[in-house]
Amino acid sequence: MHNAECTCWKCPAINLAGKVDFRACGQSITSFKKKPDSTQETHIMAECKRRPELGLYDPQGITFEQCPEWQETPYGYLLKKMRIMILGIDGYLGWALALWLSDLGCQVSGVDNYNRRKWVSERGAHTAVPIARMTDRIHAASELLGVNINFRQIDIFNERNILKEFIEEEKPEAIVHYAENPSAPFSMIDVDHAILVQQNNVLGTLGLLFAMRDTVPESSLLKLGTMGEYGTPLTGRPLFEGIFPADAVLQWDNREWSLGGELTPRDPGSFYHCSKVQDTFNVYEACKYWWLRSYDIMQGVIFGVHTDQLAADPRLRTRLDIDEWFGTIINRFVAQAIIGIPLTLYGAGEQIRGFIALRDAMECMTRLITSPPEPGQYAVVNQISGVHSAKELAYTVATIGIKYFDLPVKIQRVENPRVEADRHPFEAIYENLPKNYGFDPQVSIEDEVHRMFSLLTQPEIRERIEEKKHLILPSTWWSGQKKKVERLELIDLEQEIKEYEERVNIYRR
Ligand code: USQ
Repeated sequence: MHNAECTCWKCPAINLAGKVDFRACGQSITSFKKKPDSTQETHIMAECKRRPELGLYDPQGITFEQCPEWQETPYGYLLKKMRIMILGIDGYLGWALALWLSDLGCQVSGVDNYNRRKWVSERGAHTAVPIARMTDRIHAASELLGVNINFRQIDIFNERNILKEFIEEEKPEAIVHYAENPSAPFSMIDVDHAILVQQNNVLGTLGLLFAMRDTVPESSLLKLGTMGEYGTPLTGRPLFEGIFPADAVLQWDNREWSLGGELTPRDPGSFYHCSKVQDTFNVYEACKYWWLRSYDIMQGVIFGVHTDQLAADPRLRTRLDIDEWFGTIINRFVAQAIIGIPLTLYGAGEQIRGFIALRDAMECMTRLITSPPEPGQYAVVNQISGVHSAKELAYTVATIGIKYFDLPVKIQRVENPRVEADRHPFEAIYENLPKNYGFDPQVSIEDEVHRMFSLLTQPEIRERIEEKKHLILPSTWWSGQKKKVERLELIDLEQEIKEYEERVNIYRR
Protein backbone atom coordinates (compact mmCIF):
# COMPACT_ATOMS: atom_id res chain seq x y z
CA MET A 1 0.00 0.00 0.00
CA HIS A 2 1.41 3.35 -1.04
CA ASN A 3 0.41 5.03 2.24
CA ALA A 4 1.16 2.26 4.76
CA GLU A 5 4.14 4.13 6.23
CA CYS A 6 2.44 7.52 6.52
CA THR A 7 2.07 8.58 10.13
CA CYS A 8 -0.42 10.58 12.19
CA TRP A 9 1.54 13.67 11.18
CA LYS A 10 -0.39 13.51 7.89
CA CYS A 11 -3.66 12.30 9.37
CA PRO A 12 -6.57 14.76 9.35
CA ALA A 13 -7.88 13.30 12.62
CA ILE A 14 -4.93 14.80 14.44
CA ASN A 15 -5.29 17.94 16.50
CA LEU A 16 -2.12 19.97 16.35
CA ALA A 17 -3.64 23.24 17.46
CA GLY A 18 -1.75 24.68 20.38
CA LYS A 19 0.69 21.75 20.41
CA VAL A 20 3.06 23.09 17.80
CA ASP A 21 3.88 26.72 17.27
CA PHE A 22 4.11 26.72 13.51
CA ARG A 23 5.23 30.32 13.39
CA ALA A 24 8.51 29.28 15.01
CA CYS A 25 9.09 26.53 12.48
CA GLY A 26 10.98 26.35 9.25
CA GLN A 27 9.42 24.50 6.34
CA SER A 28 10.72 21.14 7.49
CA ILE A 29 9.48 18.94 10.28
CA THR A 30 13.05 17.78 11.02
CA SER A 31 14.18 21.27 11.95
CA PHE A 32 11.99 21.40 15.02
CA LYS A 33 11.48 17.76 15.81
CA LYS A 34 14.31 17.21 18.26
CA LYS A 35 15.68 19.32 21.03
CA PRO A 36 18.97 20.99 20.09
CA ASP A 37 20.81 18.96 22.75
CA SER A 38 19.72 15.74 21.00
CA THR A 39 18.02 14.26 24.04
CA GLN A 40 15.73 12.73 21.42
CA GLU A 41 12.76 14.18 23.23
CA THR A 42 10.01 14.88 20.71
CA HIS A 43 8.74 18.40 20.62
CA ILE A 44 5.66 17.89 18.51
CA MET A 45 2.83 16.54 20.51
CA ALA A 46 -0.63 15.92 19.21
CA GLU A 47 -4.03 14.61 20.19
CA CYS A 48 -6.15 12.30 18.10
CA LYS A 49 -9.71 13.47 17.62
CA ARG A 50 -10.82 9.92 16.95
CA ARG A 51 -8.84 8.26 19.75
CA PRO A 52 -8.77 10.71 22.66
CA GLU A 53 -7.63 7.87 24.96
CA LEU A 54 -4.13 8.26 23.46
CA GLY A 55 -3.76 11.63 25.22
CA LEU A 56 -0.80 13.70 24.08
CA TYR A 57 1.51 11.63 21.89
CA ASP A 58 4.18 11.74 19.19
CA PRO A 59 2.34 12.00 15.85
CA GLN A 60 5.21 10.32 14.04
CA GLY A 61 4.99 7.20 16.17
CA ILE A 62 1.95 5.49 14.62
CA THR A 63 1.59 4.56 10.94
CA PHE A 64 -1.64 4.27 8.94
CA GLU A 65 -0.99 0.56 8.71
CA GLN A 66 -0.82 0.29 12.49
CA CYS A 67 -3.73 2.55 13.35
CA PRO A 68 -7.11 0.80 13.75
CA GLU A 69 -8.87 3.88 12.36
CA TRP A 70 -7.31 3.29 8.92
CA GLN A 71 -8.55 0.33 6.92
CA GLU A 72 -7.23 -1.29 3.78
CA THR A 73 -8.95 -0.55 0.45
CA PRO A 74 -7.80 -1.17 -3.14
CA TYR A 75 -6.56 2.45 -3.24
CA GLY A 76 -4.57 2.54 -0.01
CA TYR A 77 -5.41 2.71 3.68
CA LEU A 78 -8.49 4.89 4.14
CA LEU A 79 -9.84 6.45 7.34
CA LYS A 80 -12.94 4.59 8.45
CA LYS A 81 -16.10 6.48 7.48
CA MET A 82 -13.88 9.34 6.41
CA ARG A 83 -15.83 12.59 6.25
CA ILE A 84 -15.37 14.16 2.82
CA MET A 85 -17.02 17.30 1.53
CA ILE A 86 -17.33 17.78 -2.22
CA LEU A 87 -17.83 21.32 -3.45
CA GLY A 88 -19.53 21.21 -6.85
CA ILE A 89 -21.19 17.87 -6.13
CA ASP A 90 -23.85 18.32 -8.83
CA GLY A 91 -21.26 18.50 -11.65
CA TYR A 92 -19.79 15.96 -14.07
CA LEU A 93 -16.94 15.04 -11.71
CA GLY A 94 -18.55 15.92 -8.38
CA TRP A 95 -21.45 13.52 -8.70
CA ALA A 96 -19.23 10.69 -9.95
CA LEU A 97 -16.85 11.16 -7.00
CA ALA A 98 -19.70 11.39 -4.48
CA LEU A 99 -20.97 7.95 -5.49
CA TRP A 100 -17.47 6.48 -5.76
CA LEU A 101 -16.41 7.62 -2.27
CA SER A 102 -19.76 6.79 -0.66
CA ASP A 103 -19.48 3.30 -2.09
CA LEU A 104 -16.06 3.00 -0.44
CA GLY A 105 -17.63 3.75 2.95
CA CYS A 106 -16.86 7.48 3.21
CA GLN A 107 -19.37 9.89 4.73
CA VAL A 108 -19.90 12.29 1.88
CA SER A 109 -21.40 15.73 2.14
CA GLY A 110 -21.75 18.13 -0.75
CA VAL A 111 -22.36 21.68 -1.81
CA ASP A 112 -23.57 23.11 -5.09
CA ASN A 113 -25.42 26.18 -6.38
CA TYR A 114 -26.57 24.56 -9.65
CA ASN A 115 -24.59 27.09 -11.66
CA ARG A 116 -23.45 24.46 -14.15
CA ARG A 117 -27.04 23.65 -15.01
CA LYS A 118 -27.76 27.39 -15.43
CA TRP A 119 -24.68 28.10 -17.55
CA VAL A 120 -25.39 25.22 -19.91
CA SER A 121 -28.97 26.38 -20.36
CA GLU A 122 -27.72 29.92 -20.98
CA ARG A 123 -26.14 28.47 -24.13
CA GLY A 124 -29.49 26.86 -24.94
CA ALA A 125 -27.89 23.44 -24.45
CA HIS A 126 -28.53 20.51 -22.14
CA THR A 127 -26.62 17.52 -20.87
CA ALA A 128 -26.76 14.72 -23.46
CA VAL A 129 -27.16 12.17 -20.68
CA PRO A 130 -30.25 13.19 -18.73
CA ILE A 131 -29.80 13.75 -14.99
CA ALA A 132 -32.37 14.09 -12.24
CA ARG A 133 -32.81 16.88 -9.65
CA MET A 134 -30.36 16.66 -6.76
CA THR A 135 -32.97 15.45 -4.27
CA ASP A 136 -33.92 12.62 -6.63
CA ARG A 137 -30.29 11.74 -7.27
CA ILE A 138 -29.60 11.51 -3.55
CA HIS A 139 -32.72 9.46 -3.05
CA ALA A 140 -31.68 7.09 -5.84
CA ALA A 141 -28.17 6.77 -4.35
CA SER A 142 -29.64 5.86 -1.00
CA GLU A 143 -32.09 3.35 -2.49
CA LEU A 144 -29.67 1.71 -4.91
CA LEU A 145 -26.31 1.95 -3.14
CA GLY A 146 -27.47 2.31 0.46
CA VAL A 147 -25.47 5.53 0.98
CA ASN A 148 -26.42 8.85 2.55
CA ILE A 149 -25.15 12.06 1.03
CA ASN A 150 -25.71 15.24 3.00
CA PHE A 151 -26.35 18.00 0.44
CA ARG A 152 -26.65 21.76 0.96
CA GLN A 153 -27.40 24.31 -1.77
CA ILE A 154 -24.74 26.96 -1.20
CA ASP A 155 -22.96 29.44 -3.45
CA ILE A 156 -19.39 29.33 -2.17
CA PHE A 157 -18.62 32.88 -3.27
CA ASN A 158 -21.83 34.70 -2.34
CA GLU A 159 -22.64 32.63 0.74
CA ARG A 160 -19.26 32.19 2.39
CA ASN A 161 -20.64 32.34 5.90
CA ILE A 162 -23.18 29.64 5.20
CA LEU A 163 -20.43 27.51 3.68
CA LYS A 164 -18.32 28.06 6.80
CA GLU A 165 -21.20 26.99 9.05
CA PHE A 166 -21.73 23.86 6.97
CA ILE A 167 -18.01 23.00 7.17
CA GLU A 168 -18.13 23.56 10.92
CA GLU A 169 -21.11 21.26 11.19
CA GLU A 170 -19.69 18.48 9.00
CA LYS A 171 -16.05 18.79 10.08
CA PRO A 172 -14.79 17.22 6.82
CA GLU A 173 -11.45 15.42 6.95
CA ALA A 174 -10.90 16.22 3.27
CA ILE A 175 -12.48 18.84 1.05
CA VAL A 176 -12.58 18.29 -2.70
CA HIS A 177 -13.02 21.57 -4.53
CA TYR A 178 -14.70 21.17 -7.92
CA ALA A 179 -16.97 24.21 -7.53
CA GLU A 180 -15.47 26.25 -10.34
CA ASN A 181 -16.53 27.24 -13.81
CA PRO A 182 -14.49 24.86 -16.05
CA SER A 183 -15.04 26.42 -19.46
CA ALA A 184 -12.37 28.28 -21.44
CA PRO A 185 -14.85 29.47 -24.14
CA PHE A 186 -17.35 30.67 -21.51
CA SER A 187 -14.67 32.90 -19.99
CA MET A 188 -13.97 34.45 -23.42
CA ILE A 189 -17.56 35.39 -24.36
CA ASP A 190 -17.36 38.97 -23.11
CA VAL A 191 -16.26 41.05 -20.14
CA ASP A 192 -19.21 39.99 -17.97
CA HIS A 193 -18.47 36.31 -18.43
CA ALA A 194 -14.72 36.77 -17.93
CA ILE A 195 -15.37 38.60 -14.65
CA LEU A 196 -17.96 36.06 -13.57
CA VAL A 197 -15.53 33.16 -14.09
CA GLN A 198 -12.69 34.85 -12.24
CA GLN A 199 -14.93 36.01 -9.40
CA ASN A 200 -16.53 32.60 -8.99
CA ASN A 201 -13.28 30.68 -9.26
CA VAL A 202 -10.62 32.89 -7.69
CA LEU A 203 -12.65 34.62 -5.00
CA GLY A 204 -14.73 31.56 -4.21
CA THR A 205 -11.54 29.61 -3.55
CA LEU A 206 -10.00 32.44 -1.54
CA GLY A 207 -13.05 32.49 0.74
CA LEU A 208 -12.81 28.73 1.14
CA LEU A 209 -9.18 28.98 2.25
CA PHE A 210 -10.12 31.38 5.04
CA ALA A 211 -13.02 29.14 6.07
CA MET A 212 -10.67 26.15 6.26
CA ARG A 213 -8.15 28.11 8.32
CA ASP A 214 -10.83 28.94 10.84
CA THR A 215 -12.66 25.61 11.00
CA VAL A 216 -10.74 22.56 9.74
CA PRO A 217 -7.04 23.46 9.36
CA GLU A 218 -6.04 19.79 9.64
CA SER A 219 -8.29 18.74 6.78
CA SER A 220 -6.67 18.37 3.36
CA LEU A 221 -7.82 20.41 0.40
CA LEU A 222 -7.92 18.71 -2.99
CA LYS A 223 -8.19 21.59 -5.37
CA LEU A 224 -8.79 21.03 -9.07
CA GLY A 225 -6.26 22.92 -11.15
CA THR A 226 -5.59 22.22 -14.82
CA MET A 227 -2.77 21.13 -17.10
CA GLY A 228 -3.76 24.22 -19.09
CA GLU A 229 -2.04 26.40 -16.48
CA TYR A 230 1.28 25.47 -18.06
CA GLY A 231 0.28 26.13 -21.66
CA THR A 232 2.27 24.61 -24.50
CA PRO A 233 5.74 26.26 -24.43
CA LEU A 234 7.18 26.35 -27.92
CA THR A 235 10.64 25.61 -26.57
CA GLY A 236 9.41 22.11 -25.72
CA ARG A 237 10.46 22.59 -22.07
CA PRO A 238 9.00 19.75 -19.95
CA LEU A 239 5.81 20.50 -18.01
CA PHE A 240 6.95 19.52 -14.54
CA GLU A 241 4.43 18.75 -11.82
CA GLY A 242 3.82 22.31 -10.65
CA ILE A 243 7.14 22.65 -8.86
CA PHE A 244 10.63 22.37 -10.31
CA PRO A 245 12.53 19.19 -9.38
CA ALA A 246 15.63 19.51 -7.19
CA ASP A 247 18.08 19.30 -10.10
CA ALA A 248 16.51 22.04 -12.25
CA VAL A 249 18.82 25.03 -12.75
CA LEU A 250 18.53 28.50 -14.18
CA GLN A 251 21.56 29.65 -16.15
CA TRP A 252 22.05 33.28 -17.04
CA ASP A 253 24.94 35.64 -17.54
CA ASN A 254 27.47 32.90 -16.79
CA ARG A 255 25.85 32.25 -13.44
CA GLU A 256 23.64 29.42 -12.23
CA TRP A 257 20.86 29.07 -9.66
CA SER A 258 18.85 26.11 -8.43
CA LEU A 259 15.16 26.26 -9.31
CA GLY A 260 14.32 23.23 -7.15
CA GLY A 261 11.14 23.70 -5.14
CA GLU A 262 9.96 26.83 -6.98
CA LEU A 263 6.67 27.03 -8.83
CA THR A 264 7.09 26.33 -12.54
CA PRO A 265 6.15 28.99 -15.14
CA ARG A 266 2.52 29.35 -16.19
CA ASP A 267 1.24 30.27 -19.64
CA PRO A 268 -2.55 29.90 -19.54
CA GLY A 269 -4.68 29.99 -22.66
CA SER A 270 -7.94 31.69 -21.61
CA PHE A 271 -9.32 33.82 -18.77
CA TYR A 272 -10.65 30.57 -17.30
CA HIS A 273 -7.15 29.05 -17.30
CA CYS A 274 -5.87 32.31 -15.76
CA SER A 275 -8.32 31.85 -12.89
CA LYS A 276 -6.68 28.50 -12.14
CA VAL A 277 -3.24 30.10 -12.15
CA GLN A 278 -4.40 32.69 -9.63
CA ASP A 279 -5.88 29.89 -7.50
CA THR A 280 -2.49 28.21 -7.51
CA PHE A 281 -0.88 31.23 -5.90
CA ASN A 282 -3.68 31.70 -3.37
CA VAL A 283 -3.60 28.07 -2.27
CA TYR A 284 0.21 28.07 -2.18
CA GLU A 285 0.22 31.14 0.05
CA ALA A 286 -2.48 29.76 2.38
CA CYS A 287 -0.38 26.63 2.91
CA LYS A 288 2.57 28.85 3.71
CA TYR A 289 0.79 31.30 6.03
CA TRP A 290 -1.53 28.93 7.90
CA TRP A 291 -0.05 25.46 7.47
CA LEU A 292 -3.03 24.31 5.47
CA ARG A 293 -2.29 21.24 3.37
CA SER A 294 -3.34 20.96 -0.21
CA TYR A 295 -3.05 19.00 -3.42
CA ASP A 296 -3.25 21.13 -6.53
CA ILE A 297 -4.47 18.66 -9.12
CA MET A 298 -3.40 19.61 -12.61
CA GLN A 299 -5.94 17.56 -14.45
CA GLY A 300 -5.89 17.06 -18.18
CA VAL A 301 -8.92 16.95 -20.41
CA ILE A 302 -11.36 14.46 -19.01
CA PHE A 303 -13.56 12.11 -21.00
CA GLY A 304 -16.06 9.34 -20.53
CA VAL A 305 -19.21 8.34 -18.75
CA HIS A 306 -18.31 5.30 -16.76
CA THR A 307 -17.71 4.28 -13.19
CA ASP A 308 -19.31 1.19 -11.66
CA GLN A 309 -21.61 3.31 -9.53
CA LEU A 310 -22.74 5.60 -12.36
CA ALA A 311 -23.49 2.59 -14.52
CA ALA A 312 -25.49 0.83 -11.81
CA ASP A 313 -28.75 2.55 -12.77
CA PRO A 314 -29.86 5.31 -15.20
CA ARG A 315 -30.89 7.42 -12.19
CA LEU A 316 -27.28 7.48 -11.00
CA ARG A 317 -25.66 8.73 -14.21
CA THR A 318 -23.61 11.91 -14.34
CA ARG A 319 -24.09 14.77 -16.80
CA LEU A 320 -22.33 14.84 -20.16
CA ASP A 321 -22.03 18.11 -22.03
CA ILE A 322 -21.31 18.34 -25.73
CA ASP A 323 -21.94 21.99 -26.60
CA GLU A 324 -19.09 24.34 -27.59
CA TRP A 325 -18.87 25.87 -24.09
CA PHE A 326 -18.92 22.89 -21.78
CA GLY A 327 -18.24 19.85 -23.96
CA THR A 328 -14.66 18.60 -23.97
CA ILE A 329 -13.10 17.28 -27.13
CA ILE A 330 -13.54 13.47 -26.91
CA ASN A 331 -17.07 13.71 -25.51
CA ARG A 332 -17.97 16.13 -28.31
CA PHE A 333 -16.43 13.96 -31.02
CA VAL A 334 -18.47 10.90 -29.99
CA ALA A 335 -21.70 12.92 -29.98
CA GLN A 336 -20.84 14.44 -33.37
CA ALA A 337 -20.12 11.01 -34.83
CA ILE A 338 -23.51 9.74 -33.69
CA ILE A 339 -25.54 12.48 -35.34
CA GLY A 340 -23.49 12.66 -38.54
CA ILE A 341 -21.65 15.94 -38.00
CA PRO A 342 -18.04 15.70 -39.24
CA LEU A 343 -15.76 15.77 -36.17
CA THR A 344 -14.63 19.34 -35.56
CA LEU A 345 -10.86 19.69 -35.52
CA TYR A 346 -9.96 23.27 -34.67
CA GLY A 347 -7.24 24.71 -36.91
CA ALA A 348 -4.48 22.30 -37.89
CA GLY A 349 -5.85 19.83 -35.36
CA GLU A 350 -2.38 19.05 -34.09
CA GLN A 351 -2.84 20.52 -30.63
CA ILE A 352 -1.59 18.06 -28.00
CA ARG A 353 -3.12 17.73 -24.54
CA GLY A 354 -3.01 15.36 -21.57
CA PHE A 355 -6.11 13.21 -21.06
CA ILE A 356 -7.64 11.02 -18.39
CA ALA A 357 -10.81 8.93 -18.24
CA LEU A 358 -13.48 9.81 -15.70
CA ARG A 359 -13.04 6.52 -13.86
CA ASP A 360 -9.28 6.88 -13.62
CA ALA A 361 -9.63 10.46 -12.36
CA MET A 362 -11.86 9.16 -9.54
CA GLU A 363 -9.22 6.63 -8.60
CA CYS A 364 -6.50 9.29 -8.53
CA MET A 365 -8.60 11.51 -6.28
CA THR A 366 -9.16 8.61 -3.90
CA ARG A 367 -5.48 7.77 -3.75
CA LEU A 368 -4.67 11.39 -2.94
CA ILE A 369 -7.35 11.53 -0.26
CA THR A 370 -5.83 8.46 1.40
CA SER A 371 -2.41 10.08 1.55
CA PRO A 372 -2.84 13.67 2.74
CA PRO A 373 -0.03 16.19 2.40
CA GLU A 374 1.89 17.21 5.51
CA PRO A 375 0.76 20.28 7.44
CA GLY A 376 1.84 23.29 5.39
CA GLN A 377 2.56 21.26 2.30
CA TYR A 378 1.41 22.50 -1.09
CA ALA A 379 1.75 19.43 -3.31
CA VAL A 380 1.04 19.10 -7.02
CA VAL A 381 0.22 16.21 -9.32
CA ASN A 382 -0.25 16.21 -13.08
CA GLN A 383 -3.35 14.05 -13.32
CA ILE A 384 -3.28 12.53 -16.79
CA SER A 385 -2.88 9.04 -18.17
CA GLY A 386 -1.57 9.87 -21.64
CA VAL A 387 -1.01 12.64 -24.20
CA HIS A 388 -2.69 12.82 -27.61
CA SER A 389 -3.21 15.21 -30.48
CA ALA A 390 -6.71 16.35 -31.44
CA LYS A 391 -6.26 14.67 -34.83
CA GLU A 392 -5.28 11.36 -33.28
CA LEU A 393 -8.42 11.47 -31.12
CA ALA A 394 -10.64 12.25 -34.11
CA TYR A 395 -9.22 9.23 -35.91
CA THR A 396 -9.75 7.02 -32.88
CA VAL A 397 -13.39 8.08 -32.53
CA ALA A 398 -14.01 7.84 -36.28
CA THR A 399 -12.45 4.38 -36.54
CA ILE A 400 -14.53 3.01 -33.66
CA GLY A 401 -17.71 4.68 -34.95
CA ILE A 402 -17.24 3.29 -38.46
CA LYS A 403 -16.03 -0.19 -37.55
CA TYR A 404 -18.13 -1.06 -34.54
CA PHE A 405 -21.24 1.13 -34.76
CA ASP A 406 -21.65 1.32 -38.50
CA LEU A 407 -21.74 5.10 -38.51
CA PRO A 408 -20.72 7.17 -41.56
CA VAL A 409 -18.22 9.29 -39.60
CA LYS A 410 -16.35 12.15 -41.27
CA ILE A 411 -13.75 14.59 -39.99
CA GLN A 412 -13.51 18.29 -40.82
CA ARG A 413 -10.97 20.96 -40.07
CA VAL A 414 -12.64 24.24 -39.13
CA GLU A 415 -11.30 27.70 -38.33
CA ASN A 416 -9.83 27.78 -34.83
CA PRO A 417 -11.83 30.24 -32.71
CA ARG A 418 -9.16 30.10 -29.98
CA VAL A 419 -5.76 31.71 -29.74
CA GLU A 420 -3.54 28.67 -29.27
CA ALA A 421 -0.66 26.92 -30.97
CA ASP A 422 -2.04 24.12 -33.10
CA ARG A 423 1.42 22.68 -33.85
CA HIS A 424 3.76 22.51 -30.91
CA PRO A 425 6.05 20.22 -28.88
CA PHE A 426 4.60 18.81 -25.67
CA GLU A 427 6.39 16.95 -22.90
CA ALA A 428 4.20 16.52 -19.86
CA ILE A 429 5.72 14.89 -16.78
CA TYR A 430 3.20 12.71 -14.93
CA GLU A 431 5.19 10.50 -12.63
CA ASN A 432 3.97 11.48 -9.20
CA LEU A 433 0.67 9.58 -9.16
CA PRO A 434 2.09 6.28 -10.46
CA LYS A 435 5.33 6.47 -8.47
CA ASN A 436 4.12 7.74 -5.12
CA TYR A 437 0.42 6.87 -4.98
CA GLY A 438 0.31 3.54 -6.84
CA PHE A 439 -1.88 4.79 -9.69
CA ASP A 440 -2.00 2.58 -12.77
CA PRO A 441 -4.47 3.75 -15.43
CA GLN A 442 -7.24 1.23 -16.04
CA VAL A 443 -9.20 2.77 -18.90
CA SER A 444 -7.91 3.17 -22.45
CA ILE A 445 -9.35 5.87 -24.69
CA GLU A 446 -10.50 3.19 -27.11
CA ASP A 447 -12.44 1.26 -24.47
CA GLU A 448 -14.09 4.35 -23.05
CA VAL A 449 -15.00 5.70 -26.50
CA HIS A 450 -16.55 2.34 -27.25
CA ARG A 451 -18.56 2.53 -24.04
CA MET A 452 -19.64 6.08 -24.84
CA PHE A 453 -20.90 5.05 -28.26
CA SER A 454 -22.95 2.29 -26.62
CA LEU A 455 -24.57 4.72 -24.20
CA LEU A 456 -25.02 7.73 -26.48
CA THR A 457 -26.55 5.73 -29.32
CA GLN A 458 -29.46 4.79 -27.05
CA PRO A 459 -32.55 6.38 -28.67
CA GLU A 460 -33.43 8.82 -25.86
CA ILE A 461 -29.86 10.13 -25.65
CA ARG A 462 -29.33 10.24 -29.38
CA GLU A 463 -32.49 12.32 -29.64
CA ARG A 464 -31.23 14.75 -27.01
CA ILE A 465 -28.01 15.20 -29.02
CA GLU A 466 -30.00 15.74 -32.27
CA GLU A 467 -32.09 18.39 -30.53
CA LYS A 468 -28.98 20.50 -29.86
CA LYS A 469 -27.22 19.84 -33.13
CA HIS A 470 -27.10 23.56 -33.93
CA LEU A 471 -24.86 24.16 -30.89
CA ILE A 472 -22.03 21.88 -31.99
CA LEU A 473 -20.09 24.26 -34.25
CA PRO A 474 -18.31 26.87 -32.14
CA SER A 475 -19.16 30.55 -32.45
CA THR A 476 -17.30 31.96 -29.44
CA TRP A 477 -14.02 33.46 -30.62
CA TRP A 478 -11.14 34.56 -28.39
CA SER A 479 -11.18 37.77 -30.47
CA GLY A 480 -14.69 38.55 -29.25
CA GLN A 481 -16.36 37.84 -32.58
CA LYS A 482 -19.60 35.88 -32.55
CA LYS A 483 -19.89 33.89 -35.76
CA LYS A 484 -19.90 30.25 -36.64
CA VAL A 485 -16.51 28.92 -37.71
CA GLU A 486 -16.05 28.09 -41.40
CA ARG A 487 -14.99 24.70 -42.66
CA LEU A 488 -11.39 24.57 -43.95
CA GLU A 489 -11.24 20.98 -45.13
CA LEU A 490 -13.31 17.80 -45.22
CA ILE A 491 -10.98 14.86 -44.74
CA ASP A 492 -11.25 11.78 -46.95
CA LEU A 493 -11.46 9.35 -44.13
CA GLU A 494 -11.41 6.02 -45.80
CA GLN A 495 -8.04 6.64 -47.40
CA GLU A 496 -6.69 8.46 -44.34
CA ILE A 497 -7.80 5.87 -41.83
CA LYS A 498 -6.28 3.13 -43.90
CA GLU A 499 -2.96 4.96 -43.95
CA TYR A 500 -3.30 5.96 -40.34
CA GLU A 501 -4.00 2.44 -39.17
CA GLU A 502 -0.93 1.26 -40.96
CA ARG A 503 1.11 3.81 -39.05
CA VAL A 504 -0.39 3.30 -35.62
CA ASN A 505 -2.02 0.28 -34.14
CA ILE A 506 -4.86 2.49 -33.11
CA TYR A 507 -7.40 0.08 -31.80
CA ARG A 508 -5.71 -2.06 -29.19
CA ARG A 509 -8.30 -4.48 -27.86
N1 USQ B 1 -10.76 21.11 -29.72
C1 USQ B 1 -10.98 20.76 -31.04
N2 USQ B 1 -12.27 20.49 -31.40
C2 USQ B 1 -13.32 20.54 -30.53
C3 USQ B 1 -13.07 20.89 -29.19
C4 USQ B 1 -11.76 21.17 -28.82
O1 USQ B 1 -10.07 20.69 -31.85
O2 USQ B 1 -14.46 20.29 -30.95
C5 USQ B 1 -9.37 21.39 -29.28
C6 USQ B 1 -9.20 22.76 -28.66
O3 USQ B 1 -8.86 23.70 -29.63
C7 USQ B 1 -8.10 22.51 -27.63
C8 USQ B 1 -8.26 21.04 -27.24
O4 USQ B 1 -9.07 20.46 -28.25
O5 USQ B 1 -6.85 22.67 -28.22
C9 USQ B 1 -8.92 20.82 -25.90
O6 USQ B 1 -10.13 21.55 -25.86
P1 USQ B 1 -11.32 21.16 -24.85
O7 USQ B 1 -12.48 22.05 -25.13
O8 USQ B 1 -11.56 19.70 -24.86
O9 USQ B 1 -10.65 21.46 -23.45
P2 USQ B 1 -10.14 22.83 -22.80
O10 USQ B 1 -10.84 24.01 -23.32
O11 USQ B 1 -8.66 22.81 -22.88
O12 USQ B 1 -10.63 22.66 -21.32
C10 USQ B 1 -10.92 21.37 -20.75
C11 USQ B 1 -11.82 21.59 -19.56
C12 USQ B 1 -11.09 22.42 -18.54
C13 USQ B 1 -9.77 21.78 -18.18
C14 USQ B 1 -8.94 21.52 -19.42
C15 USQ B 1 -7.70 20.71 -19.18
O13 USQ B 1 -13.02 22.20 -19.97
O14 USQ B 1 -11.90 22.58 -17.40
O15 USQ B 1 -9.07 22.65 -17.35
O16 USQ B 1 -9.73 20.75 -20.35
S1 USQ B 1 -6.41 21.19 -20.25
O17 USQ B 1 -6.88 21.18 -21.64
O18 USQ B 1 -5.32 20.29 -20.05
O19 USQ B 1 -6.09 22.56 -19.90
